[in-house]
Amino acid sequence: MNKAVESNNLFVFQRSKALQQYCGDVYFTHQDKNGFLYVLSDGLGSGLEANRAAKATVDAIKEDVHADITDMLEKANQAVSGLRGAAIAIIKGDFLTKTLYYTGMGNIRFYMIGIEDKLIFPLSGSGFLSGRKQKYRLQSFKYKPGSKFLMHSDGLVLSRVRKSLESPLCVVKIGHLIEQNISDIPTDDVTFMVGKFPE
Ligand SMILES: [Mn+2]
Repeated sequence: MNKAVESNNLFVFQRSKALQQYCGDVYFTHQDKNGFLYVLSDGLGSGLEANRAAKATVDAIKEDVHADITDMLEKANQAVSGLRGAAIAIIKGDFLTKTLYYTGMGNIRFYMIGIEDKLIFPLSGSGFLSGRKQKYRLQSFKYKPGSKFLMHSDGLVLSRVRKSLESPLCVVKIGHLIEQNISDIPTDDVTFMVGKFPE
């Protein structure tokens, strides 16, 4: 699988390990006038079983896109019981208060530029969703209107993240530049999303 989704304020790219039919990374995007919800889930391993676990987390979250994001994380956790586990990150942007909410578990990376131009990269709890009850941490940050953010699975290895985020280029062009870091036939599922907060 290899695909890219583009809009004015979001670019999503995905390529599966060895170009397999099923990608073990599954993402979900939702936007309305008040904000956005973006989810990236990386099912353990690769192929169909990894896809099933990641898809189960996303399906659980889709049921109520306005729920509290730590409740979403627990629903996602319950959804993988009996399946492979998953690493996941959930971000929610609130346009009114210019706040970004972050929660997650395991190895999904998220970067944004905060007020005072600080590079912010919250870390999730280590481990992964497995169906067992865990404690989740909710973090929140004020974002700089018009600034960009990046979320990616561990299949992408990137240096100079700040340079990408501070680029004056649009998210689609930044996405195409980041894409050049990904091999034609990756050894892990790769997904990344570059977004722009509203001005
Ligand atoms: Mn992975």
